[in-house]
Formats: sequence, C-alpha cells, structure tokens
Amino acid sequence: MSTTTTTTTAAATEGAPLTLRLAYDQEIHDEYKYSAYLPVYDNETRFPPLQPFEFNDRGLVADKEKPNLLSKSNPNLKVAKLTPVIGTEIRGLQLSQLSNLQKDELALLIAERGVVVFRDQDFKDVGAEKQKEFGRYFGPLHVHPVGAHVKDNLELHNIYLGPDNEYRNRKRDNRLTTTGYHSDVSYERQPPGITILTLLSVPPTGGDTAWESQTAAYTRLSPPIRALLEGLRAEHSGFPQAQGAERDGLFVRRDPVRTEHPIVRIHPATGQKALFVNPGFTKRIVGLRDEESEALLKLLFRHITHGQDFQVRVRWEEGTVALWDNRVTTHTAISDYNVHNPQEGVRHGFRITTLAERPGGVAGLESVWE
Ligand SMILES: O=C(O)CCC(=O)C(=O)O
Ligand SMILES: [Fe+2]
Repeated sequence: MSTTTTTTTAAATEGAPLTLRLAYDQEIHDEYKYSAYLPVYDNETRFPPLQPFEFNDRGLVADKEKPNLLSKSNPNLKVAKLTPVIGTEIRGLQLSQLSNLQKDELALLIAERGVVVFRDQDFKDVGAEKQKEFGRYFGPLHVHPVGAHVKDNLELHNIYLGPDNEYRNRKRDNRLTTTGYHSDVSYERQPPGITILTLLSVPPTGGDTAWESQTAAYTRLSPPIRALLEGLRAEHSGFPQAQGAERDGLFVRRDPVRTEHPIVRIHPATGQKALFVNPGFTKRIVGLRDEESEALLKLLFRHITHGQDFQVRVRWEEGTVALWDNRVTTHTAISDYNVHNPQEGVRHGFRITTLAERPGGVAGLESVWE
C-alpha cells in the first residue's frame, strides 16, 4: 500500500460523507498539474453484479478504407505501423476532436491493429466528463472491482507508481520480473473491448507498455492445436484479485465472478479469430484433466509471452494516449524505473475501459457461467 494512507472524508453528491482513502502523499505533489487525478479509493460505494447488455461494435458500421479518420486531405496526418503485425502510431489528429464517423473507423482500426498510439494529444486536458463521454461512444464504462480511481470518477481507473505508492510493484515483490501479460478483467461476462490509457506523467525513460497480438498468436498455432482449442472454453476468475485486495486491506466494490469463455473468440467487426486466454486471469481449461489443462495453458502462456515477433513495445511521451482492443490483445506494464530516484520520475495515468460483447467462439460456442 502507499506510504501515506490517509483516511479523509469528502462531501458526496447527496451530502452524505464519503470515506475516501488517498493513495498518495500530497506533500510531494503540491506543484503537480494533474493532482486532481491522483489515486484514491472510495471505500464505501458498492456495485451490484454487472448486468447483460446489447453491444453494438462501432467498427461494424465503419468504412473499411477509413476515409474520414485517415483522410488524405489532412496535411498533418502521420500514420505509421509500429510493427508489421501489431500497433499503429498516429500523429496529427486529436482524439478530442474526432467525429462519430472517425470514431467508428478508429474502432475498426484498433480491432485490426490491436493497439493504436496517438501522440501529442490534448485528451488529458479536456476534463473527466469529456474523457468519459469519449469512452462511452464505444461501450458502457467498466468500474474496476478493486482498483484505485480518480476522485469522483470511479470509471477512471488509476495507474500510478511513485515513491509514495509502490503497491503495483509490491504485489510482484517475489517475482523475477514485473512483466505480467493479461487482458483486462477478462473474467467479466462481457469483457472489455476498446480500452484507453492516458498517461499524465511519464518517466524520462522506462515505463513502456507492451502488447501482444492474440490474433497472430492464434494463427501461428498448428492446425490440429487450433482445432482442439476451438472446441474448448477456459475459466477466467476474478477471485484471486478480489482476495488479494481484501488481504491488502482494500475495499472490494463488486463481488468477484468467474466465467467460462471460448478459448478462441471471433471479433465481431473483423471476423478474425483470436486466442482468448491470458496468464493474468485464466485458471483452467474446462473439461480437461488437471495435468492436461496445466500443460496446455503453460504452452499457450509461453507462446503469448515469448512471441516478440507478434508483440510491440511502446514508449510513452508527454501527450500519448494508447487505445487497444482487449478482445484481441494482451498487454503488460514494464516497471523498470526506480521510483526512489527523483531523476527517474513518477508514472501516472488513467484508464477508461469500455465493455463489449459476450465472447462468441467457433461454431456458436459461447461464454457460460453458473
Ligand atoms: O501501466 C501500464 O502500462 C498498463 C497498465 C495496465 O495493465 C492497464 O492499464 O490495463
Ligand atoms: Fe491492464
């Protein structure tokens, strides 16, 4: 937990006091432009289970050529593939100014490229309401069951690592590396699709993020293994995360769930098949003996984490916003900087997470739960 865990009370909208736990030390942030976005925990507001909803992928209605987003008449536009397989970088377009047609095309581009990195954005300065509104265009916003968030904005999931809060690293204290590939909250019945990460404070070097293409990972497998996996579901569990949070004295705002998702899912907008297991949340393959499940998951996790030729590592800059499709990628933070060295800095940002469809697999295989 953070070195300072002040409990304070702030006025809630209805006038009732709200217990808010500050997960940072105010003294070292006096001059900080984005202090309103520092991590806090609302230790009171409970959420019921997520309810099913009808999802309409914006990418489905987009023009595949993307004439609005990648307009030839924009002289400032620079679009570059970061690798042949995954990742595109865009300069010369402001997310905050996109039309609905452009957002539809962006949804498709993110699905096709896995992650799209926008540079020199004013998105961090448009305010929480506009930031949330932008996210809602793609799907309902997810509230994380245990994570720190931005004050008064539970939908803005906080990303913070500094000398006053090393919680993210401490959880990995006994590990050889900080990397941990995952697909965000994949245990949800309708797990996230488009996910938007904005950094407000970027270390001068280090703190990159890496993404892996689950579409490419699937394609690389041999036909017999693909055929085997296409008929199977795997269990994704939110229980270890909730139990870990409870053990660390954090408030669990929504009860954990576990869901069985198809191991191979089909993206509704691209029609492409992608692996949908990840080392973060996938626990076992349903219907297999324990040793079989362990061996197969070990193979898949090794495949996902080792395939540098279908991964991309992105260096953050001031003003960078990264948007990825959580259905067809996994990602990891790379916490390689020393938070106690003032030269190496503080890393801070927020994530907006939009929910998508109930995963659909091959031959009508669907997600199921108890
Ligand atoms: O901090 C990062 O680079 C990524 C953190 C993460 O896993 C997320 O925002 O979902
Ligand atoms: Fe994540």
